[in-house]
Amino acid sequence: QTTDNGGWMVIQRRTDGSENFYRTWAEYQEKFGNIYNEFWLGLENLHALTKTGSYELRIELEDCANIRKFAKFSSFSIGSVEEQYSLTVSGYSGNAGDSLDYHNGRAFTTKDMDNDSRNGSNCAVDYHGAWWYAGCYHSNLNGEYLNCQTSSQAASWYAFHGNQYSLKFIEMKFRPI
Ligand SMILES: [Ca+2]
Repeated sequence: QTTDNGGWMVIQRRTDGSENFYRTWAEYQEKFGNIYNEFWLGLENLHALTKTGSYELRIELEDCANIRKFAKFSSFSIGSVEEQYSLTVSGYSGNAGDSLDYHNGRAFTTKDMDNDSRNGSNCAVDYHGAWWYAGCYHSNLNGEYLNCQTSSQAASWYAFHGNQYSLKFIEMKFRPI
């Protein structure tokens, strides 16, 4: 939380695969995991905390060569349940590449709630995640934690190692501007 002058609130963190992230809509609406380790803040909290004011988003990513990169967005908010917790994000900077722009304006999808734009199947089921899928993804940070193995279900960021590389460390966080 002290990165980049601090003041960040953690949205999500993956560190060791100890937490199950292949969860239902109802589970993703709420907080799960442990704030000191693997964690999800919850879609209801995210909406409540970003519905008024201006926020920036920062995503930290690390691979198994201990190369750490980041993606920062100068505008970030999450819609209401009626909007399927849609993602609004823009203003990329950083060195990880922008693998979130593709998801801007998209609804959240879980294995039991298909809000994606892929006909005939659910991206969350196909790629074992829960995300603002379109048809399907450039990032899948709630995918399987496979500790740098390659898999179509990996927790991945396309612009950093492609969409099948399971990153060793992931952290999403936001703060008011
Ligand atoms: Ca679908």
